[in-house]
Amino acid sequence: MDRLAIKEALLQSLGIDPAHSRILVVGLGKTGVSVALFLHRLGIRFAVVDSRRKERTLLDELLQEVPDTPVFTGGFHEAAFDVATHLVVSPGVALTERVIEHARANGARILSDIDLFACAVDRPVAAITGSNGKSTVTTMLGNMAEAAGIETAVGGNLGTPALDLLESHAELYVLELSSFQLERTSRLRAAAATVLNVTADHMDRYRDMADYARQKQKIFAGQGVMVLNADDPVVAAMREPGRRTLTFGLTEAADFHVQSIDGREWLCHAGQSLLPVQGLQVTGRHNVANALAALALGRALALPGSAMCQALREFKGLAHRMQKVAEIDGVTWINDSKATNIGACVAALQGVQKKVILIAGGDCKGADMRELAPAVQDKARAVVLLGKDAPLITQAISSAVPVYPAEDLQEAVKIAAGLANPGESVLLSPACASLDQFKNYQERGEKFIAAVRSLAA
Ligand code: UMA
Ligand code: ADP
Repeated sequence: MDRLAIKEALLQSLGIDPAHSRILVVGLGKTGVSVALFLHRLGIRFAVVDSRRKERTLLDELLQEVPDTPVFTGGFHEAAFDVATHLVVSPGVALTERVIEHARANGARILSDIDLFACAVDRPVAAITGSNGKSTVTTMLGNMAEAAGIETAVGGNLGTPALDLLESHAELYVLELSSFQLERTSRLRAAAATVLNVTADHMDRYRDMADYARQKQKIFAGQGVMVLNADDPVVAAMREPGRRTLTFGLTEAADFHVQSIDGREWLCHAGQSLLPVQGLQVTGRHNVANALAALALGRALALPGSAMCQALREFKGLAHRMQKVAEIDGVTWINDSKATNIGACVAALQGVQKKVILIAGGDCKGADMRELAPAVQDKARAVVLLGKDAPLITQAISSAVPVYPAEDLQEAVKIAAGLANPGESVLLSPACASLDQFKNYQERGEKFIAAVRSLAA
């Protein structure tokens, strides 16, 4: 789309009028910078606010390109919010911030970077959300489209902000969207969209599960194809009469399903075999469900079956998700640092054959950790706990399994090494966010890998 057309769409859809609107970009992380540069390139003026003191890097990047940007950091300055007609709020900033609620009450429109993206994109968008599996399914679908020879841009919550993807002038956009992004988005009309599953996460940001699920459901705005998980009752209930829908699930009742044929399990569509489950390199039932979801999305986008299957066969899985790190003295070490909620940890435990030593803990984000107990009792021989909410988790699971406290990840690895017997596995699958002790889940995973490698040395 050319600049004039985008500006017209911003005016019509979001009421952004370059002459009169006062746009405040809230949060100066990856999203905030992408929004600021997008607006700048359209010649639309804006100010930026960040409640923290900013490290220089992102601010420098912005000021280099737009030296006269009004920037307010070290607090949410009320004056900046009072005059704003539009707030483009980064996903990490809660909409319950007093200044944001106040601005909204005074008539300011609350937008996301995804709203701006939706006004500027003129190619199909596939959108993926869910409590777990978003990054995996987003990557699988992106790979499928690439294998089909379609120029595809893949990003969103996965890492590259949606607006930055527009630079690639792709033929198809595949977006991973978080509930934080969706809750403040109203303009996206995806050609195909899915909610993979809904299990407790971010309970420190939502009133209850119904509120959290409602935010995720916003991904289905418009008339695109709905891809629904037949095995998840909350998702299955999102079906809308009269809407083209494809379902996926591990039972034969779904459009994309698993079926046993001559003693082998196959991924199937409407009874037609597509790919043997054994042909996938990723492991665990949750990844079979992820592959089925990607196939359903690909079908909704009319991708050829051969390219989809080829991409699935070649996909080795993403780092920090059930990633085998090493085998030392007969003990297998697995890094599942991306398991930042209970559902992901339960999926990891269900995916292992034999009992494991589990390393877990961190910031549980308000979840009820008692929900972890059945899977832990079933699949963990012992649990090593670290992080801020270790006491809460101990309370929730210590009657089911022996629990060992650790000061930090290095100590946790040492304790686990002492507990594990040859033939067993040690699984880092924290069921918690990492932010109390690490920069992010990647740093947690990398520190785990380093600690395991130092054992080997
Ligand atoms: N900030 C404030 N006040 C606050 C909170 C944050 O001023 O109360 C400022 C911070 O000082 C910082 C900026 O906001 O300067 C950070 O904004 P952000 O937290 O929205 O992060 P971004 O760098 O913009 O990255 C976001 C997503 N982060 C979050 O949702 C927390 C990234 O997802 C995403 O990749 C990126 O946009 C591009 O779309 C990360 C994530 O952790 C991976 N997502 C959560 C998850 O997957 O569970 C939802
Ligand atoms: P997300 O982007 O939603 O966080 P990822 O694909 O990055 O999802 O996986 C995050 C964690 O969830 C990993 O620990 C992974 O093993 C687990 N996981 C992946 N897919 C599923 C699923 N469908 N159900 C439950 N857990 C899953």
